Amino acid sequence: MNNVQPILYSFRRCPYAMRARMGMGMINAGIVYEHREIILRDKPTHMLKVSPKGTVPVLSLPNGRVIDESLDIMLWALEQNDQHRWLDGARIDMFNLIERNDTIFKTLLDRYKYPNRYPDEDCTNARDDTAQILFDLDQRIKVNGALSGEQTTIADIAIFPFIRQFAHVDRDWFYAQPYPHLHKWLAKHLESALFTTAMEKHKIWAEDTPA
Ligand SMILES: N[C@@H](CCC(=O)N[C@@H](CS)C(=O)NCC(=O)O)C(=O)O
Repeated sequence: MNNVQPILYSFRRCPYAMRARMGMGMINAGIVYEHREIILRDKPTHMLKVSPKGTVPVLSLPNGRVIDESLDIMLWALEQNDQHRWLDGARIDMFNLIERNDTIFKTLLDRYKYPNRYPDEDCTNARDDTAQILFDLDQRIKVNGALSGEQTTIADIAIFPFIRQFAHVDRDWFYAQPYPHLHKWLAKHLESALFTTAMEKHKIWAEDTPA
């Protein structure tokens, strides 16, 4: 039986889930959805049934559609309500930036943050190898105000949780780096109502929890 309202399976600290939750935060035009907080080592049966690949976020819609890629969840939410015009930008540039983040930057971030997970790799330079990307982001913000143009777009929201995670590995180091525009941009997004709402704590959802 299909659910009566959208269900979002999420994990609070996951940067992919954060971007999806911020996307869902844009839909305040009467669409109510149920947030189901999970723990990664004990995924709910229903979540795995609708999305066997077992990653969060997962959005299960009342019409039976399942969206289990964070960027697609953002796009779905913006189809419902793009009130801040996050898609009004140079599409190719926005999506290229996100792609670089989700591939090259994420690879370096994981090796910097969790070197023990990669015993066969030399992770020593992972942090420093992000310099080119961080410099590019800083310059983009310096010149235009946001990552892809003057206004916040889907690129800023999709990338911000990963820069946040990177910065928090060693804040003293990060804030000593010559990226003043990126530092300000990060602070602005960290303080935004959209992000603070998306980071509200939820109890772990149990299969027998009423909606
Ligand atoms: N490409 C996916 C990646 C999602 C992803 O990898 N999420 C991680 C948590 S941050 C996950 O669920 N990993 C599965 C696990 O650790 O069991 C997306 O954009 O939604």
